[in-house]
Amino acid sequence: MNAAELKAELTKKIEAANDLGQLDEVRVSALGKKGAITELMKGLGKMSPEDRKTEGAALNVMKDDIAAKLEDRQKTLKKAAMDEKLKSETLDITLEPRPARKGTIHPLTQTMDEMIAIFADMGFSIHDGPDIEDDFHNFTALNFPPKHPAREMQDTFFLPDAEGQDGDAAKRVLRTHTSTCQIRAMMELGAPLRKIVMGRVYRAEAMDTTHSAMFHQIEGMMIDTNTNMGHLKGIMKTFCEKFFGVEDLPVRFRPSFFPFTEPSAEVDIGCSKTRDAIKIGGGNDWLEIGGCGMVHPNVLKNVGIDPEKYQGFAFGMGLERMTMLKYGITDVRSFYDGDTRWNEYYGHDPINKPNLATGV
Ligand code: FA5
Repeated sequence: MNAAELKAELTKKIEAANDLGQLDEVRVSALGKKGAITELMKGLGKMSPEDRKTEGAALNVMKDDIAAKLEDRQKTLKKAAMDEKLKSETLDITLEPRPARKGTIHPLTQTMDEMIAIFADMGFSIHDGPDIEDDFHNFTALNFPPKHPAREMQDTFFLPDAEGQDGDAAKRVLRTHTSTCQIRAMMELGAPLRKIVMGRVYRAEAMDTTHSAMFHQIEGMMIDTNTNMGHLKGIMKTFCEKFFGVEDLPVRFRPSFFPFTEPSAEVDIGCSKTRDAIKIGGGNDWLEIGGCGMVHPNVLKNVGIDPEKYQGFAFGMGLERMTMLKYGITDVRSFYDGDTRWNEYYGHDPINKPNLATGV
């Protein structure tokens, strides 16, 4: 085989080598100790000096050419091998580091946690009371006179009288508001006092998009030697601003009536209403969020606190209504449907507990 034929054959073999092993075999067969090119080089010694000169130069050119082709092919095969390796070792960094969250925090629980965070920051701690109350805590101690029409303000679910009890303590009701806990907290702890209470309340009312026969309220109260309406308004304004995340939120008090507060007020916040949205904050409309007032001196007397020495304020808000406003929920009944799709949509991340550092 002459040099030109050998070159053509080796070139073909180099191109046909599919991996580095095959390529090395070609290299050895061409340039190894007994390789075809090496053998041709050995034959130069037998040639005349003139032939050796021309043949030698041509052989060297061919040798360099084959060596360069081998190197090129080696680079190509190495790159292909690396690409293949990278493909099989791909790490998908878009995969979630944790399993997808299962379950969410119910919007009502979220609201309660948010309110706890806000009021705790203003020095309020939590108190509690039972859902089944007696007439004394639900009405009498709260200055609802016997047979007074004010008792009908909140349609009551009455329960059978408690056995072995007399008078107001025997008459049992499902509490109609969390104001019962004003009485419980003041009788248990006396004054001064700064408490919030959250829980279920019950009213014999027809259910519709904004009314439920069972719903939740928050009650707040502060009793001290110099508390006044100004403090109450400051607390309500600070609370609303933090809860709704709106700076300088307009808050107004509208005169109202509750037997257990004097003076009494409804709390409204500023908003703008359009046909299908309510925006909390600036605007010309007002939205009622709850009731409040200075604790009536008769109530303080009923729980053994001297009204000459102590005054206080109390406030109450509906938790469903506050949650609906904040998160754009349109039907109060959906809170209790137990529809997991609703919970998934309106629910909150269990990892992120509300806190004031990041805003509730
Ligand atoms: C009261 O229950 C008073 N105890 C509030 C209070 C506390 C006044 C302390 C003064 C001092 P009212 O009946 O307005 O007030 O209820 C308070 C809130 O409960 C309402 O503003 C509303 O948000 C919510 N609410 C009332 N009825 C329903 C209902 N049927 N379904 C859902 N939320 C309701």
